[in-house]
Amino acid sequence: MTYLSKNINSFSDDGFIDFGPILDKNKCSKLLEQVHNTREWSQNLFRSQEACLSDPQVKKTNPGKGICNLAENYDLDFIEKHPVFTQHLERILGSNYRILLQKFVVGVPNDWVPDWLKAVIEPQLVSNLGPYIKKQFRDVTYFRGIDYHMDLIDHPGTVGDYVTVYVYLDDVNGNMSPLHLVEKSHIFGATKFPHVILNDKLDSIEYGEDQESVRKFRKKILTGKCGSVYLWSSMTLHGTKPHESNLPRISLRYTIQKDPHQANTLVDQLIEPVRNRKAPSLMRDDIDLNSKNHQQLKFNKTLKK
Ligand SMILES: O=C(O)CCC(=O)C(=O)O
Ligand SMILES: [Fe+2]
Repeated sequence: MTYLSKNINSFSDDGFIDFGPILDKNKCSKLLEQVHNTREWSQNLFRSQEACLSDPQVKKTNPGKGICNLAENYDLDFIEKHPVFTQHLERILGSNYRILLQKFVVGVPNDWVPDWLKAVIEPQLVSNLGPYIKKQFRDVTYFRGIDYHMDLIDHPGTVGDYVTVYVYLDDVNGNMSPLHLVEKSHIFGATKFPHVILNDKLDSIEYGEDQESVRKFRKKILTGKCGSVYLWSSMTLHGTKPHESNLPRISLRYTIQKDPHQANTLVDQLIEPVRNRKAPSLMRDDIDLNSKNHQQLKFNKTLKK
């Protein structure tokens, strides 16, 4: 079997592809170094407790397309024009696929986080630190762990005919918040966050639409070298534990939509059995979206420290 057909089968069966370390390491390292040099990566990134309390900013604290987005400052052709990237995306999404967004995601070390904030984020299922970061540094997304979720959570009300591509710029070991990814977890279609998940083990997990439909799935922990590339469907469960290393993990993340003029692409086939189950307009049960500051509701984390 060729590399392409093996990967295509993997997408169609598992909703996931591990491409391996396919990118030019020197170019990845150079890009990473440039990103490292953009600021002092430390507690200095954070707003003060007083500022966060007096002016909580919970919306639009992440990079957008053309909006406060560091990734747009660099030539990323060595990734986006890499034949493995283009050939697979054309097969999966059709020839005129569209990059909706590319952004840097940073796994934040514990010692960058101010003490007062540690207690705030500890119980959260999604520790996206954007609201606590100074405005000028919100050109990347800062995470300290995010429980199992579907990336469809960011696009409620859509059918999910797009994929996420994730690029490691560091050598990512077990201490650097590697992604935990659940193969075949797209099969139930869109389900609500936090998901029904039991028995999270190193290589398996149990997941269902509800308690009755829970079954065992294979799980992969994506440790990988600089230049590694992964792709998953919008309905594939994945998450990270809080970062343990003192050094951050800086990765690139793409959201890529199918060609709207092409029918029956592989992503259409993948989601066909669950197409009638669009992402509920309210995909999250962990926050009270009616409260002004998006109050967090209590749920237990699956991905524990
Ligand atoms: O890098 C992380 O910690 C989480 C990444 C993730 O799930 C995402 O960007 O969708
Ligand atoms: Fe995600």
